[in-house]
Amino acid sequence: MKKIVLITGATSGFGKACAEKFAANNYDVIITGRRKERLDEVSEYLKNKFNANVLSLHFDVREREAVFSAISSIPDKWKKISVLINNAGLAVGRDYFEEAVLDDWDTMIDTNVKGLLYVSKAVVPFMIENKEGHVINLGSVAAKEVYEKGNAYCGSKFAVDAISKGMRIDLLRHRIKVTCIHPGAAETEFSIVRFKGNKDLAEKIYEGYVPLSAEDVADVIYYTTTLPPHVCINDLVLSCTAQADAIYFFKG
Ligand code: NDP
Ligand code: 8X3
Repeated sequence: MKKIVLITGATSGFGKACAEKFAANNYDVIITGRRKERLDEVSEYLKNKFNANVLSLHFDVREREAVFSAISSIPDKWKKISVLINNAGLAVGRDYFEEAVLDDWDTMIDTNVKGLLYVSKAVVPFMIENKEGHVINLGSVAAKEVYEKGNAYCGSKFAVDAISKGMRIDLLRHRIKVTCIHPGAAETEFSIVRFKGNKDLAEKIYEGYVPLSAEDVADVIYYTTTLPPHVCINDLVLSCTAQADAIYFFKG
């Protein structure tokens, strides 16, 4: 029987690359996101290229009712979810603390922290029922170190790190694996979103070095799911070789 993966934020970046990687490896794939047309495109692509079974769920992870309603509507044959990838997330704005916009903070905390909690709370009961499961949360190097103008984004990712540790402890008795993946700079739509559509500012982030690609990150995420049942990667930090940590880069 094929395994099932549920990926939040599969319309772009890491989530979309994960959908392709898991579909290529014979998984049935549940993709989620807010942009319906993008979900439809990804779904068609996965079906055509990999002959994959795909279920699209269209919701905003910040909307508690929508999350629980969408996940409870999953048909029975899709409920045996083996892998949940809590990937939906974003940075909005990169400003000094006193200049930051309160709505940006709300968006990041509601999406990166509360959204991840809601989706996990809705999906984990299926894993408990199935007596197996692997939750993979997207942290960041920003979950390990705080950088200038990172304030609330770093805070939200430190929370993801702490929540991952808490989930790992509490879900131990259900034999559910919990992995937190912490990528460094990766060229996706992340910086375009962070700089509110300013593509020039976004491109500057990746100048002078080769950043991670979405596929690099998806490959590593997939790898964590290939280990034997008694082995779990709990915490994994990866970056391009030009990046030492959240702050130090070698550009040239
Ligand atoms: P992208 O912007 O390319 O993708 C983000 C995805 O999240 C999109 O599919 C988007 O879908 C989804 N998303 C955002 N907000 C919501 C929401 N409220 N409800 C549902 N889905 C949402 O960024 P990345 O792929 O780079 O980022 C993925 C994750 O990785 C994030 O958690 C990010 O913080 C983290 N990360 C990124 C790094 C990077 O350098 N790129 C490095 C380290 C971590 P839609 O808009 O359709 O809803
Ligand atoms: C995204 C990577 O370095 O912009 O989490 O925080 S960084």
